[in-house]
Amino acid sequence: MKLNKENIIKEITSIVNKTEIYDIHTHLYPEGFGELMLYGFDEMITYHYLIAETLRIIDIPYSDFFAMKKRDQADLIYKTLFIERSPLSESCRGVLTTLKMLGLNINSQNTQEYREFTSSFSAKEYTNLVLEKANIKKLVMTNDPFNNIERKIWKYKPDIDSRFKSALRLDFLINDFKSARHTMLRMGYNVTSTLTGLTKREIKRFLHDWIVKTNSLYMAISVPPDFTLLENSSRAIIIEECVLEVSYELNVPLALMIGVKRQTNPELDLAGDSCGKANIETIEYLCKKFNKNKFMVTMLSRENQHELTILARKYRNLFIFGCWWFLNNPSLIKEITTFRTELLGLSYMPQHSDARILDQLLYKWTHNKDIITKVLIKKYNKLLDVGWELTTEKIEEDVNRLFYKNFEDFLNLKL
Ligand code: HDL
Ligand code: ZN
Repeated sequence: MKLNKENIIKEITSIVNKTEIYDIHTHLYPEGFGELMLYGFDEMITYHYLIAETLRIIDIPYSDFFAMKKRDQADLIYKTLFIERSPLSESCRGVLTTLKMLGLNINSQNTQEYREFTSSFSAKEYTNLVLEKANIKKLVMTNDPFNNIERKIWKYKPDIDSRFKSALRLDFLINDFKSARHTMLRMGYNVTSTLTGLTKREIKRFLHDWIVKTNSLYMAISVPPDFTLLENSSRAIIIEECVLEVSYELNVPLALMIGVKRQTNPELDLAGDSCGKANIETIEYLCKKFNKNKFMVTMLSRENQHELTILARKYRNLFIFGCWWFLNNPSLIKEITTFRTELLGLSYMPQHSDARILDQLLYKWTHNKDIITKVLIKKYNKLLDVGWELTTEKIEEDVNRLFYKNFEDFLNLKL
């Protein structure tokens, strides 16, 4: 159907809402992963974003808060952020959007009802309910071989819901090899504290084994703002001489998530991380030197996102994705998605959810799509202004690229 000034808003909104999503970075797990699968009201309310926002306001010692039962933590957060104040933050609004999408009355403030709602479903039924409502066709987990609970689950070959794909997370290996190697020794990899030829071969064997075991689509690491490879560090050597070799051999991209300052406030646990501006030259170095490797990159600092978008124009082996973490807010998603579209057209992945609790898919994608839709309407209107003819079929193809196909094409790309 032809698009015009009269129908463009309705048609683009409808197309974005019905386009199936590939959520390429989450911390979600299917029911086969036992305690790692998080869902329901108490998990949602004790999301680390909301913990940080609550502990700014109340003055109980952090340790007293973390000693509380999860239900009591949830009640305190709900009272502090939703009852005593209007829930204006993005994470608070997300809870309301989620409860509303589940058909619950957000104004009843009946937390018992919210809690009971989830328990009326099996884990599988709830997974189907949320994935279907959020229109998620596939999502990618964060699979950490150094997590003792998760490693045990993989040992017994978990029954994995086919919609849940894997990504091998290597922060511990890359950022703390001295400690990681003890775990690797226990796993049967003959790695010494110095990166000898044998140790590097064993690290590659470990990577190969775990990519195959988990059927990972990519390897991922998050690194601090001062991330550089122009140093003789174990991080630089392992990335260049182990990770990137296996990445090329198996045609499995390396995802770099850059700019996180881990545990800026260690008393806040998961909520204690912050961000900083990184040096884009490191990504330039990687894309240039390893021009047959594929890199998925997102950065945590707003300023870096502009530099990264420019760099993506220079290197076809650089796939940029998401408005990560502290950038996952409407004002920043709007700005970043706008300049990415202006500079890259449709060759990027606008968003991932980073969801930790299954229910969050409902609000994270609803809020994301609302902003992305508005940006697309503005940009397609500019094409109509110049007289370019648009059809809904063409827009459907475009939007499918943004939310799904770009990622699959990049995975299949062989350089
Ligand atoms: O390192 C990461 O993958 C981040 O997404 C962290 O998990 C962070 O705590 C988070 O959940 N951000 O949304
Ligand atoms: Zn994450």
